[in-house]
This record gives sequence, structure tokens and C-alpha cells, in this order.
Amino acid sequence: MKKKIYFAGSIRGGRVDASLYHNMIDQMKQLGHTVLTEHVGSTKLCLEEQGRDGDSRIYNQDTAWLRECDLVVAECTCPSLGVGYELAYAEHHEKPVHIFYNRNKCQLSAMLTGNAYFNIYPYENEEELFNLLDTLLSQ
Ligand code: 6IA
Repeated sequence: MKKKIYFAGSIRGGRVDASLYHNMIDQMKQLGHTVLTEHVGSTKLCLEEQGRDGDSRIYNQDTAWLRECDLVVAECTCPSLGVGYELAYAEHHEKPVHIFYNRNKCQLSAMLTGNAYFNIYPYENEEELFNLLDTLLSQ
């Protein structure tokens, strides 16, 4: 079934995985889903502070999308305060949350791995990641 997906990935936390996010978003779209947060995979994002008003618009839009989505997919290899906040917000709104991370590159926070609400998928390489994503989103 076609779903509205909120994809979460690091922005000001660091853009080292931006092209990975881009490829994950592409795969989700190819499977027929709508990704509400396609900009997270853009390789040309402006990371500068937008001022309190600009950031307020971002916060209001992103929290509205979190309430609207059917599920959240997060790539958490690169730690991000914003993504951590979004995951807690999604849990509060009872949205299914699926968290992916590369086990060779990071240790995920115990605040995620210790919370049985979250579905957590460690992977070792991109092939494994894309297979996991395919299995999850082809259902
Ligand atoms: O703390 P971080 O910046 O790493 O938080 C990243 C998360 O917060 C992502 O999953 C996004 O959903 C959200 N987020 C953070 N910054 C932005 C943003 N910045 N725009 C949209 N969502 C954001 C402005 C960049 C650009 C589009 C002008």
C-alpha cells in the first residue's frame, strides 16, 4: 500500500551521509511511496541559521508532516539532535518508527536501542540497507 513517509536524516548534525539519504529517498519513491521530506536528501542544502523566524517555519512544517505521515524512516549513522527530537515526537504521536544505522560506523544511542517502541535495523553495507528497506516497504 502506498504510504506517506517522513524521512529523517542529519542536517546541521553533519551532511556526510547526504547522498545515502538521497538514494534511500529514491528507493522509497520507486516503490510507489510519497516522501514528505525529500529535501533531507538534497546535496545542496543551506545549513546556515535562518534566524528564529526561519527556524520556526521549519519546526512548524516538520512537526505538521510528522503528524500527517503514516510512518517515519530514519537513517541515524550520523548523530543529529533534530533527528533524535523527531523520533521522540513521532513516538508521542504513535507513528511507526524504523531506524537504520551502519553498525561499522557508529554505536546508536541507548535512548534509541533501549526503547522497545522503535524498530531498529543495524546494517553493515549499503546492499544490506537497501534490501532491508525493500523488505520493509514492499509489504
Ligand atoms: O539537528 P539537525 O539539523 O541535524 O536535524 C535534522 C532533522 O531536522 C531532519 O530530519 C529534518 O527533518 C529536520 N530539519 C533540520 N533542519 C531542517 C531544515 N533546514 N529544513 C527542513 N527540515 C530540517 C533548512 C535547510 C533548507 C531546506 C533551507
